[in-house]
Amino acid sequence: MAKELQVTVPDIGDYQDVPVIDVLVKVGDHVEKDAALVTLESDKATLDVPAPEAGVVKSIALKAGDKVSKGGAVLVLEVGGADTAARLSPAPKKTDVALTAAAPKSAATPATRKETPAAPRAVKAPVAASRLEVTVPDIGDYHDVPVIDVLVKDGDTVEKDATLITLESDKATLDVPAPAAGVISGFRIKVGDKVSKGMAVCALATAGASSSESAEPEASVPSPAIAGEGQDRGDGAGCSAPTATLPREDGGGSPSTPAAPIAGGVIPYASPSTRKFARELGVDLLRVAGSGHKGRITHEDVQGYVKQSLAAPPAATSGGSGIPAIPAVDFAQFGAIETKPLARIRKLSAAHLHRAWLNIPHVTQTDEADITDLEAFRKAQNEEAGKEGAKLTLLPFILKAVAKVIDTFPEFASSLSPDGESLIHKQYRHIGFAADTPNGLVVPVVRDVDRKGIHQLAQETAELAKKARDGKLKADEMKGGVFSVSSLGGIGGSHFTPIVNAPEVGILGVSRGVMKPVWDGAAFQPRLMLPLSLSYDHRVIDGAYAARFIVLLVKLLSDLRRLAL
Ligand code: CAO
Repeated sequence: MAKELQVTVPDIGDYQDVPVIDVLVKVGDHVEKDAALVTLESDKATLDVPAPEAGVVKSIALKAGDKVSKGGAVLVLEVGGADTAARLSPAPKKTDVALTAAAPKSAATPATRKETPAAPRAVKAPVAASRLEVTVPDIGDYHDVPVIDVLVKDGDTVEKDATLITLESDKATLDVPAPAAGVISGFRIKVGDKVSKGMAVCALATAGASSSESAEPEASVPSPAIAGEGQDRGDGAGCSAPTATLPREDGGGSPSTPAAPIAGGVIPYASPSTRKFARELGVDLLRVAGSGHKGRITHEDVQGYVKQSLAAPPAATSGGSGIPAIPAVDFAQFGAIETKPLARIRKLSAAHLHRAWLNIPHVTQTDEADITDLEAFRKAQNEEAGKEGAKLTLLPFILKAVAKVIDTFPEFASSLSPDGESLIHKQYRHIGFAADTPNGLVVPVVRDVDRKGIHQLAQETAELAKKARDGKLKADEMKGGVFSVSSLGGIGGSHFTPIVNAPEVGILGVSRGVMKPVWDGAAFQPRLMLPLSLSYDHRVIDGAYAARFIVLLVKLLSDLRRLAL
C-alpha cells in the first residue's frame, strides 16, 4: 500500500534557520532509504537530510537558499508503492552494465545522482581496484601512542592524505593520513587505543587507472545511500550510512571528515589535531592559508603562520610589552653584507636569555679569590696523575665550593613560585655550567655535586662539555639545575655580568685568574687572584645575603681545607 510520508528537517542540534545549499532530488525521483535529499550548511558543518525510507519524491517544499530549522517541511515521499518496489527491488550489481544504461543522466546533477543510486557503482565497478593495507607509519621513537580521534569509518571514501586517525603523544599530535584515495574497510582502531609503528589501521580499496575519470563531479563517490547497500562489494565497505548529523565535506572527499566548506570560505578545513594545535597557539584559522589538499590547513601551515607573525617587522615605535623597538637598518647601504640563519641553539638561548633579562631584576656582586694554593694543588695532582690520568681543571673545585656555600645560603638554591607568592627551596645540589659550543651556549647540569669528589666532578664535567660541543647532550642533561656557573677563565677577561639562568636565582661568573701583588700586612706578595661575578635575582636575594655568599666562596677557594669541614 502506497502512502505519503512528510519528510521534515531532523534534529540538527542547536541550529536554527540553517541555509539550504543544495536540493539533491526532484519530483519523480526514486530514492533509497538514507539517500541525501537536501544539504544544509550551518556555520560549523554541512549536513545532509536523508530519506527516512525508500520512495518516490512527490513534491518538494524548499529550494536552495531557503532557511530551515528542526521540523521544517522538506518534501513528500510516496513510500511502499508498486512503482517504488519495482524501481528499487532489483538490487543493483556492480557489474550490471544495464545499470549504467539506466542512469543516462546520472553525472549531470547531484539530484540525478541520488535518483539512480546504483549508477555511481556502475561507473566505479569496472575499475581495477586494488586493496592497500594501511598501517601506522614511522612515528619516531613513540610507542603505544594513544589515539585521540578517529575521523573515518568503514565505507568512507577518502582523498589521498585525508586524516584517518589522530594520535597524541606527550610531545606532539600526529595525524595518520590516507596513503591514497579510496574506500575504507576493515577499520580496526577506536579512540583510546594505543598504537605503534606498523600496526594495522584499515584496508583501503583504491581505484585503478580510471579513478581520474570518476574524480570529476563525484559521479563515482558512493553517496551515503549507496555506501549503505554495498553487500556485493565483498570488502566490508558501505556498512554505514551517514546520518543527517554527520558533516559532509565540501562537495568531495571524505564524507566523515569534519570539514569546512572551502568554497564558501567560512569555515577553515583542518583536522581536529590542527584545530587543537591552533587553539593552543591562539591562532585564528580563518587567517591561515591551507596548503593541503583542497586547501586543508596543516600543522605546518599553522606553524608557518606563527613564524610569519613573529617575523613581521615590529611597529616602528614599540616592541613587546611596550619596549621601544630597535629600528630596522638597511646595512647594505653602508657596504656588502651577508645574512645567515641563526643556529637552533642560538635562537633558543636568545629567547631564554631575553626572558630572564626582562623578568629578573639583576644585581652583580664581584670579588676575587686567592687561588694560589688551589692552583699549586691542582697542578701537583695533574702531574701526579700523569698524562694517563683525568685532567683536573678549576671548574670541579668551583662547583664543589659553590655547592658547599649554598648549604650555608640555601636561598641560592630556590625559585620563586610562578605566582610570585612563595619561594620553592630545593634540597638537591644539581649545578649547571655554561659550555661554549660551535652552535651556541648550552648549560649541562651536574647532578648531586655535594655528594661527589673532585675527580668524579672533573670527569663528569669533561664528559658533559664534550657532549655539548658534539651536540649530543640529551634534554635531561640540561635540566634540574639549582644554580649555574659560567667559567670564562680558560679564555680571559676580568669580571662580567652573567645573566641569571631563570628560574634559578643565582649564577657565578668566573674569569681568568691573574697574578697580582697582594698586601699581606707587611709586604706585597704575588698571588693568583680569581675574579668572581655573582649575579642574582634581587626579588629573592638581598644584597647582604649575596655579599656573604661570595665572601664565603672566596674563603673556601682560598683555603681548600675549608671544603672538608
Ligand atoms: N683562570 C685561569 N685559568 C683557567 C681558568 C681560570 N679561571 N679556568 C680555566 N683555566 C684554564 C684551565 O685550567 C686550562 O688550563 P690548562 O690546560 O693549563 O690546565 C685551560 O684554562 C682550559 O680550561 P677549559 O676552559 O677548557 O676547562 P674548564 O674545565 O675550566 O671549563 C668549560 C670547561 C666547558 C666551562 C669551558 O670549556 C667553556 O666552555 N667555557 C665557556 C663558558 C661560557 O661560554 N660562558 C659564558 C656564558 S654567558 O655567555
